[in-house]
Amino acid sequence: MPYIDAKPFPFEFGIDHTALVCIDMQRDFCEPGGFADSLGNNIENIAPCIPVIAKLQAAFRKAGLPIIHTKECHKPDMSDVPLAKRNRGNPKTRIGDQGPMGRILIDGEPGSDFVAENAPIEGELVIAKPGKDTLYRTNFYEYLTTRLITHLFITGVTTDVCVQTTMRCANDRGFDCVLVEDGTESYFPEFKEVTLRALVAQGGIVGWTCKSEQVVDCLSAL
Ligand code: TIU
Repeated sequence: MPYIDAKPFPFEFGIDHTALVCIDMQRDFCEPGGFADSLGNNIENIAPCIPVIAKLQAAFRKAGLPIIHTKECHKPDMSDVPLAKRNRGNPKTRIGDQGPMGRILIDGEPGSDFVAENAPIEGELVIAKPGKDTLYRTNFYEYLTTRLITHLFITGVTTDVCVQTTMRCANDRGFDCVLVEDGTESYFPEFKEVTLRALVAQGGIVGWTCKSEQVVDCLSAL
């Protein structure tokens, strides 16, 4: 069985039971004028993971393994936006307001679309999710269980928000998750660092971490 020499111990995975998950590689989180920018974040901190995720996507496609893309966004009528989420903080613009890339965090608007480098190709599952957890009010769990997918390589933004929420919730439902260290970024480098450490602490209480090079090498040797 293939394995990655991950932290805190080797991550073994069956190739028929494994997928790459790319979390929220959207313009709203990576480009000026989007949701993250409106919250006051330094979006430049996100950029390094974009080419890394592109390489991982190419490796998974070449190996014939599934890729699942998520996007955090809401229905145009905003019926799925909790008031608490819309009202939180003091942003320049709120969810649903008009921004330079269309309405902030609304499905179908240019800002909610994927950055070109990490966009899905035909046949890959795209999950629109209203929350931070990819399993909340989506068909993610059904997709994984009907295809007998049990092992997830996780990438995307941001490490300390949607990425770790998804990894923790998937872990609770019995999935083995490995977070690719250089395939994820945070607006706060210190939060990324601490999140990576917290996930693998206590004997991998939430899962594993590894580097993209290890994944690409392992898949190219299959
Ligand atoms: N603000 C922040 O760090 N993240 C989010 O709001 N969503 C995701 O992490 N995708």
